[in-house]
Amino acid sequence: MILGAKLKGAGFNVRIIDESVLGRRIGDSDMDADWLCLTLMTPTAPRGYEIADRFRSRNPRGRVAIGGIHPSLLPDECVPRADVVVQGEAEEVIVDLLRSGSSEKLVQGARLEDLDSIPLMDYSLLEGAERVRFVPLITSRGCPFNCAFCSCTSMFGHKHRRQSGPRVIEELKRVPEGAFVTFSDDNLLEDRARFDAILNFLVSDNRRRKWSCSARVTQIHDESLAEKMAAAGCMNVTMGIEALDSEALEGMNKKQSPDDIRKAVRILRKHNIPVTGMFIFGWDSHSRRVFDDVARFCDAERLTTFVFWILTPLPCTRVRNEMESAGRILTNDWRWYDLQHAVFKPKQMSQAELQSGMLDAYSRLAGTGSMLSCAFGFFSDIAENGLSARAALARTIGRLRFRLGLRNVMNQWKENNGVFLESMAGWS
Ligand code: B12
Ligand code: SF4
Repeated sequence: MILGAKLKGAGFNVRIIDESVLGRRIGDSDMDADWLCLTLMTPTAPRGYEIADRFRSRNPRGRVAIGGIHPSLLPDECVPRADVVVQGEAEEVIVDLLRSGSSEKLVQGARLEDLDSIPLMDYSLLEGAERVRFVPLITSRGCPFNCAFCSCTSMFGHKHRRQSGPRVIEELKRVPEGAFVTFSDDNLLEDRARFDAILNFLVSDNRRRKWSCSARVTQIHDESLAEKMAAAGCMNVTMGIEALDSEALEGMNKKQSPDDIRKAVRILRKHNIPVTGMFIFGWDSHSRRVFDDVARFCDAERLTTFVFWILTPLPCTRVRNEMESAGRILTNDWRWYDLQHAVFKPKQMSQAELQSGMLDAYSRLAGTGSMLSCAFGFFSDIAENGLSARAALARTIGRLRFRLGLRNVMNQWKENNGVFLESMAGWS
């Protein structure tokens, strides 16, 4: 979106298409363009290469540029697939590149220091934007932490660079009426004064915007902050809980303890802010017990929603380096690097147990026991957290709905993953 807006500002005719927004595959009718600019994440790289090949065969005079986190981490893989690859952030190079081309196949981007210089979002460029009810806003880059599984810092660095409070507020004002804002920053709350300014705007704004964000567990320990977030219309906080055991948390360098996690969840619950817990299965300390432990935690702590990932050795992470030197990586087929598939040998269980354990944890949370626990949660929300009956009912319905929806998710996973399960059988 950012690069599209820059190019439009420079006079290019831009169309942004995203298969997940279009709800269909990109096809020949989309290929009538001088330049195909592809953004690739690791798991979408194989599909991107297919699209690039199709574009070239349909459109021999067209040119292909590739950028995004995957080419930035593994440029050499992408160079043969494109006319030009940009490694890193591309705001400062994209216009010249498309105007004049490049004699080099690999162009270095540059970390953007002034994030206020980014053009305001132009939703009209995105085909199907009217169907998007969730608008992701990313107001900062870089993160001072150094978690072993995360590829964001290799891409954006450790220095936290951010848009100013007034700039974020300007962006918020442009979000289409009725859309739900999802702050997707890696570390939105790093600058507390800036976040306070954003909250002050949201509290006083007549439109009463609804929004959600991610936060580190320890950032939520300030109760007055949670109170203010609730008053400002925060409808959900996603927290990287990652694991519930100290060994895994320390090994991944997450800089949070199991007690920190419980404290943050309880503070948010007290202020009636639903929590999405993100968990990663497959750390060396994880035996088959972990699936039960996590499912029990989700019920006991009355998490509204939760997302289970499988530890994935993404390029340029410490996890990958360590697994590579130990010969534990089973495939480099990037399609399966979507955090939903077991692509390495776990230490205390088999790869198949890790894969099915994740699904079992979902199954357990979609089962009758978990439904009953949600129903009882209604009373605990009133008694422990002082919620009104109405608020507690809304929370309970939210939890039940999510758990019912899990059944579809699991069925879909099983339907869509025949190929993976077949491939997995052939790995040793
Ligand atoms: C918002 C977001 C999403 C959104 C929207 C994604 C989208 N289409 O933009 C949603 C929720 C859909 C999503 C889904 C997923 N995501 Co995501 N997502 C992000 C997030 C938080 C922000 C992305 C972003 O806008 N960054 C800011 C912009 C400025 O950076 P950028 O996109 O890299 O773009 C810059 C450069 O790369 C370059 N550039 C980008 N494109 C191009 C193209 C050309 C031609 C050129 C020249 C340059 C160029 O210039 C840009 C400006 O400087 C990132 C984390 C992060 N910090 O980036 C994770 C991240 C990209 N996601 C990740 C993952 C794993 C996923 C999922 C697989 C997870 C899952 N299982 O659901 C899915 C994949 C979905 C799919 N099939 O497409 C990983 C990718 C890791 C990797 N090595 O690939 C990240 C890095 C998160 C992480 N913690 O590791 N994601
Ligand atoms: S996982 Fe989150 S806190 Fe850890 S380095 Fe990545 S962005 Fe920072």
